[in-house]
Amino acid sequence: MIRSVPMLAALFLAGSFSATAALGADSDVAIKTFQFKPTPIEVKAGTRVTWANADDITHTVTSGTPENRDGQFNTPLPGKGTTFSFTFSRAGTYTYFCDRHQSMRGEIRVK
Ligand SMILES: [Cu+2]
Repeated sequence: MIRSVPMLAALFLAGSFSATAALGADSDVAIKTFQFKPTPIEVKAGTRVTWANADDITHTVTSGTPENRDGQFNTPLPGKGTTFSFTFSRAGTYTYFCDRHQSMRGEIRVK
């Protein structure tokens, strides 16, 4: 009886871990006070990342760097509550920035 308790706990942990992994295909980045938060983030291939603007002004989510745009996405978020989502299907390191405030930079590391 006593020995079964840790076993049940282990089964429970294993079960909740797989449930989390199955739901793990989304990740969020906030855009707040001229910053992408959090950054960098690490996600699994296939993760859909959603940026949500929490500022009252327009920011953009633009792939690459101002010096080297890669053309994957370039989306304006015109004010508070606007969002943009992009699914990263391949492993790699992806940089992005705001085209209106080019010191705003972020990075997604896809494993
Ligand atoms: Cu901006």
